[in-house]
Amino acid sequence: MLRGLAGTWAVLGALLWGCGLALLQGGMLYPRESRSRERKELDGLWRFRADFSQNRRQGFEQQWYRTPLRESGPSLDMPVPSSFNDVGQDGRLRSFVGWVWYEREATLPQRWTEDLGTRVVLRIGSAHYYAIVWVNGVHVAEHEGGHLPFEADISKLVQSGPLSSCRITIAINNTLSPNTLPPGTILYKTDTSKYPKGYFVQNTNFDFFNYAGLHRTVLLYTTPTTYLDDITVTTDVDQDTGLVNYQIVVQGSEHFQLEVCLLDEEGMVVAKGTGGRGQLQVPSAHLWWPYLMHEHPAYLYSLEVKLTAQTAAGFVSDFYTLPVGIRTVAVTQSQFLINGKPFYFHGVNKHEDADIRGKGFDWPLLVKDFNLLRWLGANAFRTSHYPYAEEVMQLCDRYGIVVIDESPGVGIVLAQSYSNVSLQHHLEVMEEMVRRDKNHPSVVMWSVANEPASFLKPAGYYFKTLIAHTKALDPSRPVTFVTNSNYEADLGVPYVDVICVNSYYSWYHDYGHMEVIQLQLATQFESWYKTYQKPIIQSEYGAETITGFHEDPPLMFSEEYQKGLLEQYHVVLDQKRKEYVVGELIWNFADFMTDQSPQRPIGNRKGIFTRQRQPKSAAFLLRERYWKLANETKCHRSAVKSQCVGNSPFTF
Ligand code: GCB
Repeated sequence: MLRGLAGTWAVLGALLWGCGLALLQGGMLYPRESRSRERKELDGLWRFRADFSQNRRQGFEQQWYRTPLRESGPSLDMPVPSSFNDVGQDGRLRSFVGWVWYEREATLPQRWTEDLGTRVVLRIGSAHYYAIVWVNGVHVAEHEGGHLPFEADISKLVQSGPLSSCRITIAINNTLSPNTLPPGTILYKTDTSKYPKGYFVQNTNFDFFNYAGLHRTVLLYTTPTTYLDDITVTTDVDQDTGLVNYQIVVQGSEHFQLEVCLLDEEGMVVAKGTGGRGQLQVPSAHLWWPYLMHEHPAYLYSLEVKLTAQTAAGFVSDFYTLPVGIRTVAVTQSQFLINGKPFYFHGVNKHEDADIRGKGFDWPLLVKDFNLLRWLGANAFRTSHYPYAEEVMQLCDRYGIVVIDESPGVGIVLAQSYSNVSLQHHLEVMEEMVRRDKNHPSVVMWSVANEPASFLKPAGYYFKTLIAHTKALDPSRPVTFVTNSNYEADLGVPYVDVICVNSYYSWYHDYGHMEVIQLQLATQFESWYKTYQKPIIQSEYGAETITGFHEDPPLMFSEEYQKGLLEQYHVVLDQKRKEYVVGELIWNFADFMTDQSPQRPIGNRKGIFTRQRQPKSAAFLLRERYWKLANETKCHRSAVKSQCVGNSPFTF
């Protein structure tokens, strides 16, 4: 019965995928080098200026993009990728709200500027929040929203004369309004006895610092002018045969041929196809399994795509290789299935956050985080509360870390943030997000929001529309949002596939009374399940802990209290996971920066690791638990055992 359901889901997903695609305009393939593609990263030092003028518009009034920034006034050195907030010594920059200006020159290889058969693309991985881009003073792109990439074809500009370099200017505004994602409000303080004239502050309804700047790599890459614009892959399994459905979009010509070739990890060709759409069959396929669920988790094939097109200049080819994991995802009334087997999420919620760089992408930090996740025995995380860097998703594919991919829909609590303007933007953000992350086997579910005021009247229509749209974009994955509303009042949960609930018993209420946790948590689960008969994930729980604070008997903020609180949750989770609870994600992986408030002693301290990634006592508790949970994964018990030798101190 369960298997039947799962199968139906997967087949339906594959069939409907084509319809979803039509909604997406253009591709957003990760810029990989290939025989036909080059890339040039523009990371390093950029020139930078914050516009401190009263209306923050001096940069536009004086057209700072028209000439090099050094000619219109003083500038600072600013590292990219990085948030601009924490790298300086000027307190005004840390909390700056408004337009900042980035600029750098890029030296271009001669072929890029002379070969008219080459397409040169400028790609910005993440500019938070609103960005306008000029190349040599010419407007080339505008984009709303951090966390997701955008591009501009700048071929014509760089191929218009004898150029060896180009000047890239990016203006970024971090102001949040009720219609942005995440939303925020600008509050003008007009009492002149208390505040200077024109004084304003940015208010938000989310609990992390609104870091801003160029957070991810900015780069130039090339393709031929007839090129592979997008590739979409979905997978299914029939007995032991893996099915890889592919769909390819080409731009630049209508006369082309496509060849696809699937290679295994040894580089052996296992299937071939032709044309823009088709299905590859892989006998005795190696499935993509989550970490600790199989002795060879995260098996990745490579889909090599070759485009050959006839153009006026002759034949051109474009090559792109996409990693492919063959796996299925399905949801029943009480289970989350990966490859038909029950999967229990035991993992974390994260943030992109670290000292100095803020939300800036950083390879050492990323590798450290993945090493910690694997040390912990975590098999999953949620990208709370926005899409993470593409390189993060790639490592999840490679290591088998399962992802609930969340949009920046955090802090939707004002009635205005449920308006049509907001909804329209949210729909577009989901399009951008699905377009970017659809091919990652690690992504098993979309989360459209975190803790919205889903009890407000317009929430029903809003989430119904948003979830239906996301499913239309990608019928192959379940969709959820994360709630902290009362089960009777929540108007969005009827539309989700899996219920994700956050609760902070004995933290935000009944402070210090850990003895009430078990009763309250059991009631929470039972109420939701009785109402909806859908699987449930405890998507957040935790306690604030200042590393090094010790109190026994436990007091709030001590390491003992954090451990004690988690243990109380675990008692109930251990009962309910035998029924319909399918996961637990601790809040949070690491301490992180927030706005200043009396409740936040230099940020949120609910990490089980410090912001510098050192373990608190709770990390060891969770490590023991997660490895034991992994060991209980019945289907591959012996496999897990062999995987764990040398990694885990726990016996099996
Ligand atoms: C939550 C939020 C998260 C906060 C956390 C907390 O429910 O989803 O963003 O950081 O609580 O620590 O209060």
